[in-house]
Amino acid sequence: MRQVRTIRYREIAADLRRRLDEGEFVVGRLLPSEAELSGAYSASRVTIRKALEVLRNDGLVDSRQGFGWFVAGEAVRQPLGGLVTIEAQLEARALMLSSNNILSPASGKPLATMTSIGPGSLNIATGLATAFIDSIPMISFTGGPQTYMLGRGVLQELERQQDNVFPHILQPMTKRNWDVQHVDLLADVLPRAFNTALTGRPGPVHIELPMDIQAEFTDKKVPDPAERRPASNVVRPDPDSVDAAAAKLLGAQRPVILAGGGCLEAEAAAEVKAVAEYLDAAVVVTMMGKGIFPEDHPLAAEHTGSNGTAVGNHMTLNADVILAVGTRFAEQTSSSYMDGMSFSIPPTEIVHFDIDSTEIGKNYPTAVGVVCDAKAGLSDLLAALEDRGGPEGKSRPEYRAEIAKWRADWHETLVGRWTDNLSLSRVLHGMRDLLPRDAIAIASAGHPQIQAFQEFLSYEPRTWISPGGYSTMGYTLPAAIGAKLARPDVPVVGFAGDGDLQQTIQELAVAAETGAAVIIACLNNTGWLSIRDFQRGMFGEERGFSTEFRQRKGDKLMPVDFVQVAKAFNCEAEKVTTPGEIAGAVGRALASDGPYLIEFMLSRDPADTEGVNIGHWDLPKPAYLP
Ligand SMILES: Cc1ncc(C[n+]2csc(CCOP(=O)(O)OP(=O)(O)O)c2C)c(N)n1
Ligand SMILES: [Mg+2]
Repeated sequence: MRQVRTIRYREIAADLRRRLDEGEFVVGRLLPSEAELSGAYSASRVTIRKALEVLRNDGLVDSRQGFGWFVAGEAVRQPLGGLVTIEAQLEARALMLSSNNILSPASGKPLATMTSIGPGSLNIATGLATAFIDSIPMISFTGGPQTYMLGRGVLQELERQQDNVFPHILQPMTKRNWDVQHVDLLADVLPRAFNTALTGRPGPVHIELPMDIQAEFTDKKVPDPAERRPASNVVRPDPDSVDAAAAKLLGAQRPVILAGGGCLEAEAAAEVKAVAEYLDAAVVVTMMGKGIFPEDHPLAAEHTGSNGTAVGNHMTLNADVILAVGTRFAEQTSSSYMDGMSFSIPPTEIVHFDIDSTEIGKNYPTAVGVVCDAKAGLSDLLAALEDRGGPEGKSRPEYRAEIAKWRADWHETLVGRWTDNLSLSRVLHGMRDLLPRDAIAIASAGHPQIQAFQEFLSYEPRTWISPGGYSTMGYTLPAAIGAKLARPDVPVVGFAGDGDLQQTIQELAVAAETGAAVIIACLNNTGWLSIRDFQRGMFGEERGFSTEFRQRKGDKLMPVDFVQVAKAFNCEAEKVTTPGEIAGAVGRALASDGPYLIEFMLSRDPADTEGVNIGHWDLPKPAYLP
């Protein structure tokens, strides 16, 4: 009989833990006390603690256990007290818990997830893809079929076209993946995996551990990680290119800085501000970059593109030089690349700083392309600007006044649409007024994502979390739980559409179990109304289809009662039906020490549901429609 020796796996876990202690893994603080944990992770759940083992003090996000991972789980469970695990109900959401940039703060330190073989691990694909597109570092461990039965079709093995095809399924959504077929290889694979996730443009990696490998025994030591990767992730730019960039920017009359997620990843908020103030340049932030620059700064010009605002689109369209930093000119940022909508390139010239050379010149011609990380690039740029232009910097009072005017007009446009009805816009403004500056806001998709991006101002780095590249419904609730566990000191609000929330509603159980005092602003408009509104707007007023929650018989609207649902999951909850009730409900939610759902019964009138579209989104229309 095959002998299963879990003890050596424990060594590997301990090694991972040591590396965590050395600061290699950071997941943010998790809140439950040790006592709460030992209560929470009793009998049936205790297996999931492995995740916590690895990321111990700072936490690891994990999903539900399955037989494909239970050997590893068993190995790390007993001796590791005080660990914190999060047990997502659906594995995909575990990834989303970790796929936000709150949980992987400064210098791109990764999170780990551990899931079973087969469907449990397939569920992580959505989360991995979300993280991959948005360049979020992460390590995903999955269980796999025993090496000695590969291809037989063991329970939950997909093998008809290729023996255990699973690692290949995840390939397009990871920077790299490994299928560890011998336990000794783990010692090589782990440092390589962390190196890959952490360096250059960060992203998720995947390590599959067959069940027998989890149970195996190895004497190989995992090498010191410091010997297996660069000393830092700083990528200093070529000085000549920086000088050329400085010359170009000093000649600009209408400079704009377009700051993307790469600026957050590199912790470059101070550098963005310093360069902006030196040049007196407008700062436009992307969906992934929001928060890097305070949106009440006189140079803040909000957002451009199809989800952008009037001021952002005006400034980028009329810029003579744009300094784009850590951005890939995503479709939403660029109004589907329609010339003359958000950008006009040329005549506008682009100076592009990015850590990934393949992003430079990908979507637009680049006057000066510089490979660097955002922080090193901007600090070198500032020095080059001062060398060429002196210490003073530029002063453009008229330019600032133009930004202020466009911003004020845009604000007027938004609030000018208000009626007595409860609209998403009213909720966003109402909550912004009531929450502190450092409150964290999260939104996933649809109207909540677009309108919160436009209307809920962010002032500090990592206070806005949204899956910019994948716009993944179902992200809000788990990401909010993850953010609150990482930052228990600040209020966290998830703006979740009723459609969004129903994709991960079961994670309310996790909110209640962990006690994460998140505020879930459930935006109940009884349907996927962003899609309905596009159908109405593009195809015709009566052409909404398959986007409202209705009873088939009688075609009656069928709203979900989220207050009841939340209560059933042991969360506090209340309904709000008028704008006048917002403040009271938010006050009670802020005072609560556990998860609190506010169900906002939004008006369904298109005048209230539709946001203000400034840019362009290329959505094809049937040829038979006018
Ligand atoms: C996982 C996933 N499925 C589908 C979509 C496409 N989609 C984008 S927004 C949306 C509707 C969102 O509905 P809801 O969360 O209720 O917000 P609303 O627009 O109604 O305010 C859909 C289906 C998506 N982005 N993600
Ligand atoms: Mg909805």
